[in-house]
Amino acid sequence: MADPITPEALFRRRREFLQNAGLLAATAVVTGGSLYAASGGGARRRAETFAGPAPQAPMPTGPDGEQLTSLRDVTSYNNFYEFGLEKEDPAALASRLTLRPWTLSVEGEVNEPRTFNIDALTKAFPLEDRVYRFRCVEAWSMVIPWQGIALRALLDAVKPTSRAKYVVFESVVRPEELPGQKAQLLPWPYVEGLRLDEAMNDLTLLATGLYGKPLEAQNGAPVRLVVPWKYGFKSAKSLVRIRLVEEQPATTWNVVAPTEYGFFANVNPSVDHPRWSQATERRIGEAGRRPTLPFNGYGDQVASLYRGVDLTRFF
Ligand SMILES: Nc1nc2c(c(=O)[nH]1)N[C@H]1C(S)=C(S)[C@@H](COP(=O)(O)O)O[C@H]1N2
Ligand SMILES: [Mo]
Repeated sequence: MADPITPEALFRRRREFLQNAGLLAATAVVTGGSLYAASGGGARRRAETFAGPAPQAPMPTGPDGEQLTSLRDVTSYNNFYEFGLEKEDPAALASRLTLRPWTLSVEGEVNEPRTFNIDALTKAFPLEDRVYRFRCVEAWSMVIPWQGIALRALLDAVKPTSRAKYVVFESVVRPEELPGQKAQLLPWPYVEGLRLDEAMNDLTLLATGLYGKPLEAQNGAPVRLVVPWKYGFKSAKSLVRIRLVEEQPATTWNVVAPTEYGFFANVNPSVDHPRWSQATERRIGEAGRRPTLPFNGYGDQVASLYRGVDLTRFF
C-alpha cells in the first residue's frame, strides 16, 4: 500500500532522500546514536525512492534500530498539565495557546543576557536532527525524531559567569489560554532545572520541531527542553525563560512530591518509583514491555557526569 501523504510519510521520504544522497552521515555521528547509520544508510537503498512511493522502505530508526513512535502517537498522547490531566487534553486544547509572537530570554549568571524572538533563535544556531528514546516516569516510552538546537550552543553564546552552576527552565504562564493553570493543577510556572554540566552535555537539546515540522503546542511549541537520559518531566515545554543560577533550583515535581520525583531524575531501572517499578516500560505502539535501560541507554555519554554520586539517594 502506498504511503498516504502525511507529514510522517513526507518526513520519512525526506530522510530517505538525504540518506541516499549521503547527507545524513554527519548527523548519525554527531548524535552518537546508530540512528540512521544503523538502518544501513543509503548504500542498500537506491534511487527507486524517486520512482514513486517506497512501500517497503523501513522507517528511519532510533537507537539500536528501534522503530520511531508514530507521529500520531507522539502528538496525541501527551503530558502537559497546563492543558489538563488527561493524555488527550493537550492535543484537544492545543489551539488555545498563542504561539506568536514568542520570546525566549536567557538571563541570570551570564555576561551577555539575551532575549530571542523564537524565529530568530532557530536562525542563530545550527538546527540539528536527533532521534532519541523518551522515557516518562510513568513507565511508558517513545522514540522521537526531534529537530532543535544544542542547548550548549545557546549557553556558550550568553557566556556563563563563573558563578553559574545550574540552569533553570521556565514554561509559559497564561491562565487565560491554559485551563490547567486556571484550575491551579500545579504551582505555575512549570519549572525544571539541570546542573550546568548536564545542560552542556552534547545530548541536551532545545527542540523546536519533530518529524521535520515545527512543534505543535501539545509537544511544547515553540521550544521545549529534551534531556533523553532523564525522565520526561525534566523536559519542560513551551519555554519563555532560561536562567543560570548559583544554587540548585526548586523544580515543580520535586517540590510537589519530593519522595517520588528527585532533582536528577536520571532514568534508572534499579530505583523504583514509590508506587511502581521502573524496571520495565511500555513502548507506545508496541505490545508487551521492554526492559528499561540505565540512563535510558545513554550511559556511555552521561554516566561520567555522576561519578561518585549515590544514584539511589540522589534519584
Ligand atoms: N510545561 C510543562 N512541561 C512538561 C510537562 C508539563 O506538564 N508541563 N510534562 C512533562 C512530562 S511528565 C512529560 S512525560 C513530557 C511529555 O512530553 P510529550 O507530551 O511531548 O511526549 O513533558 C514534560 N514537560
Ligand atoms: Mo512524564
